Amino acid sequence: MTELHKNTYPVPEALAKNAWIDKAKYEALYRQSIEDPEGYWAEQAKRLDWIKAPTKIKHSSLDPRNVDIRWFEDGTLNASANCLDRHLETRGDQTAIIWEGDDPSESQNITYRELHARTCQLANALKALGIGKGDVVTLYMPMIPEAAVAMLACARIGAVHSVVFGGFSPDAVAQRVIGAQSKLIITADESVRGGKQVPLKDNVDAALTRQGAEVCEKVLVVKRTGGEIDWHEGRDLWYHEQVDGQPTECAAEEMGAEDPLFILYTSGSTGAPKGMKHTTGGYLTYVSLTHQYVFDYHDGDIYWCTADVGWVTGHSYIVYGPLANGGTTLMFEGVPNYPTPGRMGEIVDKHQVNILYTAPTAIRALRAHGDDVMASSTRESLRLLGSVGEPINPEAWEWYYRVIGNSRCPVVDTWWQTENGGILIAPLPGATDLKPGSATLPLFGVRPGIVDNDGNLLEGAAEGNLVILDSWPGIARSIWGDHERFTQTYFSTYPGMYFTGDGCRRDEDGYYWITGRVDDVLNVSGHRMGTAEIESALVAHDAVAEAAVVGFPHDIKGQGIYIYVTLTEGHEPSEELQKELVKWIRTEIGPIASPDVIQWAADLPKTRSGKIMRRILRKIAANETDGLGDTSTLADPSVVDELIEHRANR
Ligand code: 6R9
Repeated sequence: MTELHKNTYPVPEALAKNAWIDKAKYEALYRQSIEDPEGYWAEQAKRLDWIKAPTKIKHSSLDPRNVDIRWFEDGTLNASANCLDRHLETRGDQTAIIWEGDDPSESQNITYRELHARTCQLANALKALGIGKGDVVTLYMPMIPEAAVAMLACARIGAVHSVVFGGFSPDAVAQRVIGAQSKLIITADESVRGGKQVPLKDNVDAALTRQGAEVCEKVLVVKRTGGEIDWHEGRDLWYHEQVDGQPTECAAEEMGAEDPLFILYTSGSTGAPKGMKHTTGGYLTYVSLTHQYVFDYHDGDIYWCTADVGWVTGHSYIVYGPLANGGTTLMFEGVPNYPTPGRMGEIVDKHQVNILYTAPTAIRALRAHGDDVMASSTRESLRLLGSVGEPINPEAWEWYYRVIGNSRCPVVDTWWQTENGGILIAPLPGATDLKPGSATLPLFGVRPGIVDNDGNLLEGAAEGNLVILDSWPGIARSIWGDHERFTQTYFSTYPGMYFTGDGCRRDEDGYYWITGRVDDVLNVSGHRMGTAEIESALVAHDAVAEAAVVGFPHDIKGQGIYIYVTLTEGHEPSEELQKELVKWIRTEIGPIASPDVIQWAADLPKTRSGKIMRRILRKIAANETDGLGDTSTLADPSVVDELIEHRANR
């Protein structure tokens, strides 16, 4: 076992006094939530406005022969009404969304009343276009208020949104449109990030030429930059033309608690990305609870989560959690280091942000500039810091605490996944003493376990694979259109338990330390990617006979992408081909999948049954060639020496 970081940071007393949850409450409520989940969650469901209150609280089978998860199943509600309408009377004039543009001179405050009106107008426009309950709408959008409006408008009429990250390629868009049989895309002419334009509409045009993508009949285009775009008469529609003049009221559809709210695609260790299906009642209850308690959110707080709405963090902690709680949520269009490296701190000062939730990769990138990078801001408004997306190394944690938070603000390291809907393991700022590098303790209703490779549950201090032993309201219910794959992926490795794919240690205080993925999933700058996805993109290229992709430790990104490529006959390694392959991956998947290192490999290490030994490839990529372990099962061990000799990461 590796040495754990030893510093601890006790709960600041002043904070504990005003916090929603202190130590005693955490312990009592946690116990209740595990011993009597029905009672606990029946009470928590009351944080939402139900049209018909649920009487059936929990129905959960994690048995791989019959995975069936339902929460609040006989209740009905509308998510958009819970995020908007119910706040109008008490906080109609309060800011719901602070929008900060890529260009520091652009920002907007949108009140709950305005957000409600804009959402209703779009909801009416969608209905006029024939979109209704159960239809899937794809959103491929910049970080502009219309993205949140579009999510809420879909929810309002019972349509299911499927947000595709604006950095993904046309092929990735097409794959998701086809996978979800989506009839409509909402996009923008261009997005703006770090002073550069990204041609979203062009990408949609390209995506819709792919076979099968003709299922998408209409494209609604927000005019963001006014940049030049092609126009397909009869298919393309300007957002503003459809929305202006629509009534600012639109009745919210009555939805069953288990009706789908959204699909969100995420990468796994095998095959194409999986469309995780999240439903309405349990999801919204769970994100409302976790947003309130983990960030100790109080009325009037200004809260900023720097994620993109294309990821689950944006769904749960920019849009649904904060708005369900009547909060003020900041939405930032740009990148954290533009136009100045200290932009993040400058935004905190400008909008007097109290709670900042960001990713380790952003913190490490700032830290690389030195402490002075924060000199352009005071950040005195901050009260709490959060981290998400990947393990945060203790050095980055300490820097975040000391430099960004002026040694005043607790850091909540929140562990969770797209499949989870909301945060599962994290400190509560008024209750949990902090240990840098540890996500600490489970939230209410969450029962983590650590199993060895044979599935035996380990007690006490232990290291192994992280599983969750019972369902919680926010868990995804299925993979869109493929329940069998859902069962296979999450509930069959350790039958009857939800397998996270993460490795984990539990220390003698019961604190959890996530050690990273134990499967073939990479986490590059907090973005999740399947090695299989990148490999299949590579072998689609003429020159590539075979490819193996592994991660290696990277100072800023957490993990870098290292690719081994075996060429087809007639192709020779060259710098041009290397560039060509990088470009290929960027167009097939998107810039986030750009490889850091490509190594030409005459052959790959394989077992006698033909399986690539990734363990060995990972070691070579990490330059850890002394401890290669057992290579005796390889069909041809000499392949390894050859790869070591030509390793590319020196
Ligand atoms: C929310 C989100 C999930 C994977 C997860 C794990 C890693 C996320 C983490 C963390 C250590 C944290 N991860 N948060 N690892 N500490 N606080 O990121 O979802 O994109 O699905 O990624 O990210 O490996 O399995 P998603």
